[in-house]
Amino acid sequence: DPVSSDPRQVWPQEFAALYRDKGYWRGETFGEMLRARAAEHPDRLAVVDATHRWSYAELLAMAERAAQGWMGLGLCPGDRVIVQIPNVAAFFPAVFGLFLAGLVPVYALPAHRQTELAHFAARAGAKALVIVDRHEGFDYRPLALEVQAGAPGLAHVVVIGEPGPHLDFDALPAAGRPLPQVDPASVAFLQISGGSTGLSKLIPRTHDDYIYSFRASAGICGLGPDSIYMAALPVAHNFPMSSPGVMGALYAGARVVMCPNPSADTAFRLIAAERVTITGVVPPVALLWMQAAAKTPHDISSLQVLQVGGAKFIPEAAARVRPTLGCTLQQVFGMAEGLVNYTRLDDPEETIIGTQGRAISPDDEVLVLDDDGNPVPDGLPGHLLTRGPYTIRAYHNDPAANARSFTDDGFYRTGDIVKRLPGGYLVVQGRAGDHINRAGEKISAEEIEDHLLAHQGIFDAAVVSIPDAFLGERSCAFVIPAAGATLRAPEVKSFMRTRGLAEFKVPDQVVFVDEFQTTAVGKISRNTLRAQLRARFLDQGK
Ligand code: J2J
Repeated sequence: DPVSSDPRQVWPQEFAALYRDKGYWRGETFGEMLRARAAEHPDRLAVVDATHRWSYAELLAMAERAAQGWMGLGLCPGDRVIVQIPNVAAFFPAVFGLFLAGLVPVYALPAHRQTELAHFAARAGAKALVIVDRHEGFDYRPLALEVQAGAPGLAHVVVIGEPGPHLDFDALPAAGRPLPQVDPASVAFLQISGGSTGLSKLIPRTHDDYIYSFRASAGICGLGPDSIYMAALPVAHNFPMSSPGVMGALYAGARVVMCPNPSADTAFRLIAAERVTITGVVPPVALLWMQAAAKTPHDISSLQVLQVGGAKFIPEAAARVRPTLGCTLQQVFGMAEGLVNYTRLDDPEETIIGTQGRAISPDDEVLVLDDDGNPVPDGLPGHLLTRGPYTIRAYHNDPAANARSFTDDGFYRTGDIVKRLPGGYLVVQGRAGDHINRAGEKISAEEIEDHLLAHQGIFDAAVVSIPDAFLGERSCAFVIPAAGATLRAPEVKSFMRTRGLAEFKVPDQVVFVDEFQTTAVGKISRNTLRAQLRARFLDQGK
């Protein structure tokens, strides 16, 4: 089955022609990009982690061998492979091997567990899963066995490191066939959406559109051959992947440093040792780094740019970045579906501190609309919709989500409420949809509610976001116990930990209530209910 079965998934002919004419889409593939860099500067260092230092030529050779291994498993161009690899150098040979073989990575996060991985496997029709043996104290091999038990199509599990009961990445027999031609207009990989309703959606990104987004981002962020980009957030996430991220860095012929976790201790040590020039973090991590830098001196003098994005960075915190860390702040407001906004490095300080930047492309179409779909004047809040040369037109294999999330003329409804300022700068005001943005991790209220309802002692549940000084937002579950049930918060949390979900989805707080308010006419919408519960909670100053 093809990756793009929904005709809306591709850009209409006239848009594709425009994006090619303007030079955004250059007909380049991931595989060709790596080949070109390895030919231009074979000996330059491409990727570094705690145990590896690989040049561009070495990386290409490993990726070519991996491509042969992937094909040797019997996988065919277009087949999907779930990639759950943390911030280690081996991410690159594995993923570029997939690209060279015409295979389609599905990027899972290291935090994802059985339930989420099984959903990706089913939705993507994935045939294989690639993991590392262990990372940061967690063994991924038993998890992969569980996933495989529930996903009949998942024929192969490949392990980087000690394979255990699975296949050894370094010992896959080569297919011995030439690598396939890869169409630059085809889907290169599936990214995971943070999504507000139900389960995560899969985001199809093509070679053409994605390479444009990180090539242009590398320019905006000033990346060149002397830049050293550190991936501090999980590399599978769209921000460290492409804004400009590891891919933008490789495009620019720069060096990528893989940071295993974003703690100040680990990150500052690596910044000092590797002379890192640019990295990106979510607001809570930026807060921790500023605290750590104020307490003990570290040599982070090589750092020129700290990017902050994924959730709102309040101006008071933004103003402290230069004084405490000694580098330029760049705010990044992006989404895996496409549109990415940056403050520019030479913007006036008030723009850098007070806005979330402006779009990458002159052909990013940005609409700010009221509830009835009419444009609002600059400076007033409205719904952000967008369309452009690197914003998807549809999710993978999800007609219901597509009907909700895209207009008939192909605009993506971001769910964000923004103000547009003169010059196209955006200020994020909030969100229309119901997800919790917990330190940049997006949690769907509906997904968590469905899991809570599976508990016998729970009659009803509503999950809402509560403002949190450190996380930005935390999750709070309002629970009505079933008749006769006695339930306590720790029990609810332990139950959620048995559901095979990423730990960040366990509610931070559980509040028991006797009933949910309903209007005189009867049932109210979940959105209204959540809004009421949030308001009541905040009123009571809990
Ligand atoms: C407020 N909200 C923000 C910001 C994202 C670069 C940077 C981030 C992402 C990302 C990304 C925000 N202020 N600075 O993919 O390439 C919220 C919005 C948005 C949603 C997208 C990138 N930056 N957000 O966070 O797909 O609500 O991408 O719609 O995970 O995060 O989430 P995600």
